[in-house]
Amino acid sequence: MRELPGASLQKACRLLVVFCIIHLLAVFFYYLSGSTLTFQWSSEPSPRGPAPTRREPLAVAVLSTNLSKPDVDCPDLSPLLVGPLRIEFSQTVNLKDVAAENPEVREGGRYTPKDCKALQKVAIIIPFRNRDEHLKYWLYFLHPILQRQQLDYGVYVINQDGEETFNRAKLLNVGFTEALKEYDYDCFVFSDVDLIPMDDRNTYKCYQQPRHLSVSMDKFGFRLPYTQYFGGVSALSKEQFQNINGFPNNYWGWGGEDDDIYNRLVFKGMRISRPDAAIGKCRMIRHSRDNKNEPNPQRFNKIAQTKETMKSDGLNSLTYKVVKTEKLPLYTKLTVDIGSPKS
Ligand SMILES: [Mn+2]
Repeated sequence: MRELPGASLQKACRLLVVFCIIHLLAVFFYYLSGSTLTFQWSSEPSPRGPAPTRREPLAVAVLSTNLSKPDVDCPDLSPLLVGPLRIEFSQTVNLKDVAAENPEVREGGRYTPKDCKALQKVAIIIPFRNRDEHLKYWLYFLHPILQRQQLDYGVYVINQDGEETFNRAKLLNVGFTEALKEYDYDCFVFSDVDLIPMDDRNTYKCYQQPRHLSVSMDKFGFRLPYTQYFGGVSALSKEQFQNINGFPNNYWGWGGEDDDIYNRLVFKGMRISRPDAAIGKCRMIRHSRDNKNEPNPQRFNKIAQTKETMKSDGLNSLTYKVVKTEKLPLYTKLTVDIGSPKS
């Protein structure tokens, strides 16, 4: 028996109505489930900062499900990472602009992710003297990277007061001690002011073993200069740092202190963990040797004695005086008197 023409039209209409009801119900339940659909026009400056190699459209309608859940742990690998970065030092950097481009960085250079609970609280310690130009680049490049890495972090620049010979490792000990007075940091990244990572997957955090982060520097042809090399940028947890009595206080001038630190770690049964060479690429801002940071002639002699000296030279023998504390928009600057080689 054939259907009447009117009946098949009626059937089609009924199907359409049922489909509409299902569609409405789906939208309604999605709405009730708490995910508000909002359209945000990204007109504000991109929080990603320095241009990664990938390009973003100028204005993108972002469908954001409102996930403000600071109780939820951030994932092991941040979804915000972009990979390889273009790092160049040709442009001039204005810190006012950098602060405006990083509105979520709080006074003193503090940042806490707001969408999830950071896995680590990281203090970044930079030994410093008369390198303001380098520091500008560091802040310009690193703040966007560290935010994408979803770290709860603070930036501490430890400025050696006076004209005495530079002492990198002692300044790092001071940074560790002072940062802990401010916040319950569990990880410490020690970075030279002139080193910029070329890939944001090189996360500035701590691992089961002490981490060496600057593993392929352009200065060394993107290779490790030697297997035991631990200079540049490194990360130690609070426990790892305390386990080796911190760093040596008596390496005045350039060189040796990083090898002493390496020895300390090995004598305490630890080994160095590293990212692979591609992810660990970084650039050093070219510069000539600083005044008052001549190569330390005693360094070879000292490295040979680490096993003995580490017991009495380190956190347990550290003395210094904070001369000035400045809470600046992008970092905390501590100017410290760390004495002289004789004292
Ligand atoms: Mn350098």
